[in-house]
Amino acid sequence: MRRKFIVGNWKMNGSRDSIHEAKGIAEAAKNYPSVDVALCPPFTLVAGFAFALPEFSIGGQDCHVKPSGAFTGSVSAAMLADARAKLVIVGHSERREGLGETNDEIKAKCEAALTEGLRVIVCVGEPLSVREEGKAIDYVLAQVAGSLPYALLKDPSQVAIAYEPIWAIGTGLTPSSDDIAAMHGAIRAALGDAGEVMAILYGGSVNGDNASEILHLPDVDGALVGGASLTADKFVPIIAAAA
Ligand code: G2H
Repeated sequence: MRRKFIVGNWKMNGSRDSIHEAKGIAEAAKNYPSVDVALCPPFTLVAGFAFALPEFSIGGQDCHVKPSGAFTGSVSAAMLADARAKLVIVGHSERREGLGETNDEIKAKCEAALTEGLRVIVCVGEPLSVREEGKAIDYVLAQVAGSLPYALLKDPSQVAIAYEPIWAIGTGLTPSSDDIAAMHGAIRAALGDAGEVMAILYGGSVNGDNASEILHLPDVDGALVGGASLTADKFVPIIAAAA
């Protein structure tokens, strides 16, 4: 039985003062015990939030493939685990597109995260041109096949897929319910037995108004939420919609 999983991705937003929002979200999340809730703030806030909220799940937004070494500016999965992170996002389109990350790199990051005992959220999603060509499902299934380390899927429940169509990210646009359900169903089918326990999240302009419809679509196990996760007043209704 898959649990609903609602994850906030704060991207490059937040400061130490934002602990008030994180505490509000963590406190409210206790009212929805059927939903797993997590927040992924910037690296600078991970340890502070995780130590302040030991019962709550805090995660990173990326990790390096190596545990340590001469990689200026990078943070490893081992370091995130040491900071008491419980999860990490890998392969967000803002890193695939903006920083040229490949499926092979994302697969290696996924392996590193699982090795350190972190739950990992692997992001996939098509650009608008691919959607308009009618090739979105093929494109996304190729990303899924290329980004997941099947050899390490001893416990597939530790891996979640986040389907985030690039054209829906931060734009206020969302695919139709039929298109979301079709994509999630195709991903589930492609995952085989592992798909029975792997959560498939939707991401891209999720908010308090559209969450209920999206979260009750077939094969949608939760959401990866950006802008609407930055404050408790916007994020908590999305958690409630999943319950
Ligand atoms: C998609 C999402 C969070 P937003 O990137 O991963 O952001 O909800 O702001 O579209």
